[in-house]
Amino acid sequence: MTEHSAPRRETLEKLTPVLTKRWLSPEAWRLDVYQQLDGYAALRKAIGSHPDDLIQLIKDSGLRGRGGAGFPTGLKWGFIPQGDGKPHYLVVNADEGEPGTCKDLPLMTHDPHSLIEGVIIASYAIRANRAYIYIRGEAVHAARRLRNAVAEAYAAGYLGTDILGSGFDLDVVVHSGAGAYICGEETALLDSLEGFRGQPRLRPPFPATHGLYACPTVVNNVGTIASVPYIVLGGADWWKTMGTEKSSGPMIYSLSGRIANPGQYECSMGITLRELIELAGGMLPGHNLKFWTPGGSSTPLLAAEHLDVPLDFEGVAAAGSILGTTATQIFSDQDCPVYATYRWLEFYHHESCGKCTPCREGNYWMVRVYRRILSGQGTQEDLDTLLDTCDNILGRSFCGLGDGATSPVTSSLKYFKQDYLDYIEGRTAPRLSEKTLVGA
Ligand code: L3W
Ligand code: SF4
Repeated sequence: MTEHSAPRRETLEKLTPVLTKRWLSPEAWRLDVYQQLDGYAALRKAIGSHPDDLIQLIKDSGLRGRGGAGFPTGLKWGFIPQGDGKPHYLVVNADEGEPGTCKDLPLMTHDPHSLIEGVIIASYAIRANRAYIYIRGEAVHAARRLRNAVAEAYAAGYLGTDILGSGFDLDVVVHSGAGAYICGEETALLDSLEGFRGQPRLRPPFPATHGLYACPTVVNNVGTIASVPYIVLGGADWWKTMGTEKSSGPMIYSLSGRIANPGQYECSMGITLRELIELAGGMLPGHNLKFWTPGGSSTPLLAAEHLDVPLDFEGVAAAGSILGTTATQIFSDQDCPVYATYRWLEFYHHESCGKCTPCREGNYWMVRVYRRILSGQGTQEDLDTLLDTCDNILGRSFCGLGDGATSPVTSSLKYFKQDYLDYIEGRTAPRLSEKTLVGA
């Protein structure tokens, strides 16, 4: 695919601004502006309903988790035991750190009250009186906006005791992490929140029964929780008018790389990359699509032949990848898949928490192999070593970080083996100096 002109009308109609609809309204982060734009209307409606009816509504909507795994949200809420006498918690995973992913931070920056409103409704549904928003440490500006919005919500009676006269109490704490990617894994996040070093816990038991302080806990992504007020106001059937049968609703796709207008595009699930690129004004002049990630670097790369794959959970899986966080990073024929994979592996190597051997050692070894190949010292055997190492990481790691690290390696070798051979056989000039091998 090469550059082209303005999007066609039928492609423009695929834009479905729901969660992003207030992003262009001036100062929509302020409570008074948010309220003028329908803000907190969903809470008023929800607080008069029975919590079980809200869980059923979310089940009926088909909403699936927006953090990468696509787990059915209503089902997760329904796992919270009732009448158990224990405190329940809602934890929002706002530790957005997957390379290429940029949908939750803009949402919290431009429209923080929509997340807070979703937090209140979700907490009411699962009978939680305390909720935490765990935000990425580097996201200082978004955290400040969120904290200001929480203070405004307390002052207006949307948080605290006897919310809107309903008898329901809720406290919300915004907690900033310390910049570790692993704390986006839900159980490492819980450990970090409890004050421990953030490392994943064994699952099962899942957080739904044994989460924060060993109590029933729902952990949901920002986009998941921010979807809730819209479903409450619009209804499950309206939500399902967008997306596909098994992947309902709109999704915020973050587009980056060799395109004219990178950014966030909220569209019905099932849109294709061809259409997204059209919405983004086409490829940059002189660039042709070569490879791309459908959902961040932890999802297997796809190639130009996958331009018409529907970007929903099932469509991407059928193409051999994962929808993940819908972070579509777009690379052209002027980019090198070997070098890109090396850079991602350096990230995984750096962020590996070190708890399990396959990920801790495997990523270390693979970085060394990539340095060899990219400095012109690689051999054909190195390619087998890479695949063998991936085989010993995938499915043998303690958490998804290890599995995810193998995705760019195996997929780039599947589609772009020739690019590796070009380094090994001297047709491509070395990209790294031999000095990178010293002490590696
Ligand atoms: C109760 C059961 N709960 C599953 C819950 C579980 C979790 C959710 C999904 O990883 C992936 C990862 C990243 N009883 C349950 C149950 N649950 N069975 O359902 O669980 P799971 O294991 O399918 O996925 P996960 O652990 O949530 C998420 C990938 O997404 N990813 C994301 C990367 C980074 C970000 C970010 O920066 N924000 O999301 C991208 O692909 O690699 O594989 O809540 O408790 N029987
Ligand atoms: Fe830690 Fe990696 Fe093992 Fe996950 S897979 S527990 S990040 S070492």
